[in-house]
Amino acid sequence: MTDAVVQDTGVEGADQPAALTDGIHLVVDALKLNGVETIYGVVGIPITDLARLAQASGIRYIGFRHESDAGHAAAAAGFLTQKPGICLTVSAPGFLNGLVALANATTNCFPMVQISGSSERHLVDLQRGDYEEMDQLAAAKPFVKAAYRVHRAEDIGRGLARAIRTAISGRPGGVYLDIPAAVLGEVLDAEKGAASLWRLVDPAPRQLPQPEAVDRAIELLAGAERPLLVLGKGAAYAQADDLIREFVESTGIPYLPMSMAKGLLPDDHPQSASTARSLALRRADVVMLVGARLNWLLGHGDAPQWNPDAKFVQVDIAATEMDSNQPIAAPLVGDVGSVMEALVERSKPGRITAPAPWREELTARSAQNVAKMSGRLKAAATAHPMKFLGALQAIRDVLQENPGAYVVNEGANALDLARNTIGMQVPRHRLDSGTWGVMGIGMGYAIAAAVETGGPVVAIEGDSAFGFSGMEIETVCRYNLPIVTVVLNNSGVYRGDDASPSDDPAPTALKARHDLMIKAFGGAGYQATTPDEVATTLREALAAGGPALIDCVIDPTDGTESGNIAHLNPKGISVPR
Ligand code: ADP
Ligand code: TZD
Repeated sequence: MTDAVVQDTGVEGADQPAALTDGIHLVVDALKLNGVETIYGVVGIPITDLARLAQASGIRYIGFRHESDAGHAAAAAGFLTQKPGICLTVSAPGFLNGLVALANATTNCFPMVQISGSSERHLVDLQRGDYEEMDQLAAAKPFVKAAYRVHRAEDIGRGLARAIRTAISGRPGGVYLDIPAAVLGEVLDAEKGAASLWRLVDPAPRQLPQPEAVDRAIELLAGAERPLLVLGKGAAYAQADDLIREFVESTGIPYLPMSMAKGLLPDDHPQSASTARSLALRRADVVMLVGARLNWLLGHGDAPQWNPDAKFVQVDIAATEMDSNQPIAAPLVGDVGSVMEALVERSKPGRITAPAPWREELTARSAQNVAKMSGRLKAAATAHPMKFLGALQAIRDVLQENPGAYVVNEGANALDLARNTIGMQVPRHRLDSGTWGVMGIGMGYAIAAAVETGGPVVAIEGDSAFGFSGMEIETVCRYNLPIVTVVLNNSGVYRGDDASPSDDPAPTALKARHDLMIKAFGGAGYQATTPDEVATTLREALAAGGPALIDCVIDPTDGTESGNIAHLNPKGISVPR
């Protein structure tokens, strides 16, 4: 039933007022009907009343300082809940600010819908210079899974139904829904309005693989001498944790988790090959990718990083992902849950067993690598000024006491080193820069994790990375969210010791006391100069359960240019430093 406004239209006489509704009410009703519980956004013309009405109707509205952050929050909400996160933006500039997050969501295969108000079509389309004029539908199209515009209030329900289904069915992604101000303000008969809305039936249907495709994959894996599984964030998204674990453990195949798949099985699982990654890639002869693309993050599957004779099995909901980089010998097109279920069933009883010599080879290499690393970790633990690895070991220890905490992570060194140092015990508890390696997701992802789950969040941020969404620390404080932001502050992008060839600071230089920032908004601010102080303040902040920020003073000479992807920088003639 629509939240109708009863008004006397004068048409039917004073005795029989007709119930009316409008575009704004219909948007809110359609969202509620489809189970939307939270909207992330920034208000202004023409959507302020939409946010007010949503809040009054029981939808939680989280108001941000910048639309990119609201958008990133919606994307993370989509990843965590398998329901499209909703981001609400104003016309033109607000829309464009949000679009970067919508594009990032599409790249990461997270379901999200950006609903944006827009200016008057008859003015925009003739380029007459309207307030915040822009053809937003055309602008959005290249960056999203789909873009739709609603021209009549009676199509709002249809538009939202299309947007929601498109965002979560098949390969999830970002969908843009344009609703011009005139449509939001269009008044219509309440009954007609209510009849125009519907609730989606089975919006993300299961997609089962063909039995022959499953058998083909089983045959390859069963015949492998050195099989390997690679679990990606699509596997984490699928929420098929028990089936994945059953397949891994019943076959004994070693696995590598991509960063956001960490915790699908606990990182200290005996079959994890994380600490023998290079050897695993170089030697595996049959590799099964589960919700992971063979993109740059996996060296495109190319030699010499990979065994040139490796055969690939790929589990993915998008058939077009197959063969994108390497020939896929056994494509398994379907949702991860359905495919893993079929693999578990059809490989019984014990048709696949990873050969012991291969497992032993990886275990031996892991032990060697861990021993090599332990010297570096030990040295970092006592180094002064504090190193990245000194602070990170302290964070690791505190997180081990809090395995239910969500970890958000971005930066270059701050990302690489935290990913390798901090083990995850629980699925979908790590959110990071993802497929684009984008900076700026930090506070949006952290806010969504706290809002959607109620759980504590630790955001581990490079100082440059944090700055992209730093103003949202006010949002964290305003909503009193249990988020502890730990800034690994080495005073620069990558590092803080670049000399400048001019009177200006070097291009990589930064300078900030982030702990003072949060104090301005009423949160707890700490500065930590030793690993002990990092551990003590993090423990205290987590126990307090409110907004906090720990500025960790890191040696400006610690850090590598571009972290572990320095090889992607163009190599021309050398530049003065
Ligand atoms: P990572 O960066 O962790 O390696 P990617 O983002 O590259 O992971 O890959 C995720 C893949 O998972 C995408 O190709 C996407 O189509 C796929 N995917 C997403 N959801 C599902 C699902 N429910 N079932 C199967 N595949 C999925
Ligand atoms: N802008 C955006 C949106 N994304 C990016 N990835 C970059 C710029 C370039 N960039 C990186 O790839 S990492 C990084 C930038 C600016 C910041 C690295 O510095 P940091 O981390 O302080 O966050 P470390 O730990 O000091 O390396």
